[in-house]
Amino acid sequence: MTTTGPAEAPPPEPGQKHFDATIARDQRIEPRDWMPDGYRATLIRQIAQHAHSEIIGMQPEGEWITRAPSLRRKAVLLAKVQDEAGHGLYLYSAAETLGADRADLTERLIEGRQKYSSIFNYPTPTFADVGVIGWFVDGAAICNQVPLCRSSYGPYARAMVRVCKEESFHQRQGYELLMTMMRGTEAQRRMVQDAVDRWWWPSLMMFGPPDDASPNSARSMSWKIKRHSNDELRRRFVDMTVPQAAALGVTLPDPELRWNEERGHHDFGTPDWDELARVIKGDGPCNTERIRRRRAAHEEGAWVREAATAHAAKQAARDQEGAAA
Ligand code: BYC
Repeated sequence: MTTTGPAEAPPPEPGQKHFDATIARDQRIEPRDWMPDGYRATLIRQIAQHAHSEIIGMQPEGEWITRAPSLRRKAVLLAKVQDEAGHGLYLYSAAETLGADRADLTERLIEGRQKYSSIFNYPTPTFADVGVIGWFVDGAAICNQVPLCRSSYGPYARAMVRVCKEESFHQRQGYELLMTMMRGTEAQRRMVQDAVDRWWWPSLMMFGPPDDASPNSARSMSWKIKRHSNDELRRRFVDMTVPQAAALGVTLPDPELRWNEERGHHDFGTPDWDELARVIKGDGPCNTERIRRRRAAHEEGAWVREAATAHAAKQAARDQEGAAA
């Protein structure tokens, strides 16, 4: 009788040793390096969602470009929204270094097969929303993305350096706008407080589900794609924002928010995780509108893509003729 022991483990991939050592030494994985399929897939998923968030994120504030209250505010807002388009482009390029196809990623977004940040599914009914997006949403983005500058994948980490510098400017413009409104009329102060009330909880949800309901965190952290857990970054954001709210003169809408001397951090209430799940699933206040507009922009831009492709083909043919002559 022959006994069959446990199946022999397959020999390790030749590149695995180099990959493991690079991660252990806190060095960067580059596009030419071997990487596990799961690492590549996780990066494409996160970078694509991040890129989509930047592009969809142009919409809520973009709605105010034609209605900004002064030329200065309009110029600042235009610059910010253009920066977001730039961030999307660096990120799509980073995804391409992993073998993803940009056209395919866009298709997945507009068909609802790939996610983008929940935060951009909320409406912007007043100009104070522009300020609060800069303060909260860009502030949350800074907390989340500064550690991503040390992410283990080189092209993603390097893209984050410039993105974070620009996010800092975005946050400052939002806070400065709100300070100006707070020095204005009673109606303007009420408008700021109302926007704070509406954006606070969705901003906390931006960091993702709580750690015990975050299926991707453990693996992403072991690969050093993510450097901190969702809850840890959420805590940092709260600690950073509370004194800023006091300086501005607004109240954060959480009765459980208080300083915990023992922990050296703030205690705070629990976001409505059912709401986050609904918004991620496509059932937020503005999901349909956001995707409809993104799809329309994509369709309206088809002639630009066709013209650019035809131009590139002509240029390549000319270069070839030149080389042959
Ligand atoms: N919204 O296991 P988890 C900006 C998904 S734009 C939607 O914790 P992970 C700006 C998650 O994808 C910056 N979906 O996942 C632009 C996963 O689904 P799949 C946006 C969310 O990846 C314009 C599932 O839930 N920032 O700054 O370990 C104007 C389970 O979650 C959300 C980034 O993209 C959410 N909030 O951690 C102003 C940062 N949360 O893929 C500003 C980069 C979770 O398994 N991304 N999900 O189907 C990350 O850091 C991480 O991907 C997350 C989630 C922390 C977001």
